[in-house]
Amino acid sequence: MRMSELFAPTLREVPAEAEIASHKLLLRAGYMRKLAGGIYTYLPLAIRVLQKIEAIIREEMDRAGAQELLMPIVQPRELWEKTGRWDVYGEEMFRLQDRHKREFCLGPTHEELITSIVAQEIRSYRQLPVALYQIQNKYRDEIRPRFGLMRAREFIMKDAYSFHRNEESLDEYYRRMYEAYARVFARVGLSARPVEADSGAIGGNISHEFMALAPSGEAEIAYCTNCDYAANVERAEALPPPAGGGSEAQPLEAVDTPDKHTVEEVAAFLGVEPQQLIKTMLYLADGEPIAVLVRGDHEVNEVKVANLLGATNLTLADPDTIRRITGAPVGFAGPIGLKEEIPFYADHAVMAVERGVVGGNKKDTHLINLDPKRDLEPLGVKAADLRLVVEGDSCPRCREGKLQLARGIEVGQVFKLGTKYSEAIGAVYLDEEGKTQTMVMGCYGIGVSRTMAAAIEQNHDEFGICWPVAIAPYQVLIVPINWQDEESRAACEKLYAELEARGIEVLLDDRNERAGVKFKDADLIGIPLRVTIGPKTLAQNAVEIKVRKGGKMELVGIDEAAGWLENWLREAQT
Ligand code: 9G3
Repeated sequence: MRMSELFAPTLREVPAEAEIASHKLLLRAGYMRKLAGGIYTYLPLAIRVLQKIEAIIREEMDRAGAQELLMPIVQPRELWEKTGRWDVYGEEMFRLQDRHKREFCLGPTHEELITSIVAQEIRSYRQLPVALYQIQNKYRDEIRPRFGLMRAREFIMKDAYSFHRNEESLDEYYRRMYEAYARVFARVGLSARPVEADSGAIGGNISHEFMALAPSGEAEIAYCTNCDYAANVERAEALPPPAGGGSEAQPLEAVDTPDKHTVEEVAAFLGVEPQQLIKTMLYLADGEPIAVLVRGDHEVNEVKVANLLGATNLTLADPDTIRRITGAPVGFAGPIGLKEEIPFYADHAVMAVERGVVGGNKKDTHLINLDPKRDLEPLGVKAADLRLVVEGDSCPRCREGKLQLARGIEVGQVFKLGTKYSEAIGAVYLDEEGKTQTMVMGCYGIGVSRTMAAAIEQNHDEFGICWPVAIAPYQVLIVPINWQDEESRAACEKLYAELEARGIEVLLDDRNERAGVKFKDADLIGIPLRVTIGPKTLAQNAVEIKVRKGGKMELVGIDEAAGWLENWLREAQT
């Protein structure tokens, strides 16, 4: 391909809304253009990258025994009503009507659809297990689409679904998919690792997310310094602290704490540690008020609370509810002396606090010397793991290591679904005895467009993209210092033809631009190998080869250049 023909409109500046590297670079380097919030056109360079990522995914899905199909994007409301999810996902679901006013959605995912297809066509245990996948656009009306392809409203996903006779068949297939995912990301050139994840509203109980580690990642993961435990912070377990010294309990006492609001202010004023403070957070769990207690230096993990309560909707109580329940202004909630009986939940660490300090349910008032055993147990408090882990927590798996936190981009997720969807849709099979059994399911997603963005997040520098070789849109970029120079042009055309003959994907910058502009564009679009040809190099009967990632330069004889490049590319992909 010649740069004078390539449709890749580069930009000098990008819109201020582009905050992270992949968003800026995909726009600046002419890979994509925004149509609307979270909706993009992939230009020719981006399509070449996406097709390489998809090719790797297809190879690994096929190797894992899954079969590719393609399902409709437009899905009828009735299907989603069978699983009750038409109403669960409110604004996030793109909905539309056809000319007869029948209601549809644009597929955000395909559990309902694939299960209805399998339910119609599979009847016997002999036909199981079966795994099916597609690579298709998905639609989710994110409240705040941002970070370019990282959180888009239309995006490309590979979604796979497997159907089994029983749990052990699912367990075996889950492991195969898990390993296939590790191979996909390794082959793409992404540094990604699996972490235990919360399976959330999707149901089922086991799930792993594949996280591409990157500071710009929206997800937060906790990993152990000593063993291979790693989990999304939403799920990472916090161990109960070792039992306290059991010092003599003192009587509860109300103290004046004028104008002291934060944990630090109250602790400093009372001359106690923040760990002695206990925060009382009031929530509405599916509309019902509850109190969750965590230590002053911890935060509530709302996913853990929602899972414990089986609540679909968990939100912090509004100020009016807080005033009504505590009889005080916001910020003084405490467990003692509430105006209404509400359920109490306390994180394990709260139950080990000695001489605790809590809100006094009265303006500028706190209670000191709270003894959890004496003062909380009579309230029927339920102790559980309800907090977010913090750096330095003991590893819940090996107990020796400490937890570290890191940010990650969720590029894949594998779920054990159980029978949630097959039950609702009626995907059943006859077993050997002719008995009707419900199929057991797994589902497995990879964010294809998000993977392209994650690859840039992990492989860029101040000058532009440094594509991993396996997914670069082209492998070699030939840059003549001066396209007008006859000798240079001839040498470029010769090398271009040699590389094409060897099946190497080559771009030739035949534009009448200054060398500096060509070099800047070369660094920006990120082709792994740049070959510079000019009078100086030709005088030595050589070309200058620059490896984009790391910047290594090599002068290579012009007759050896094609072979050198072919070898380098072969080694880079083993
Ligand atoms: C919806 C909407 C948004 C959604 C879902 C449904 C996320 C939804 C979870 C999944 C689970 C797996 C198959 C591939 C791997 C992920 N956001 N999820 O189900 F209606 Cl609007 O999509 N699906």
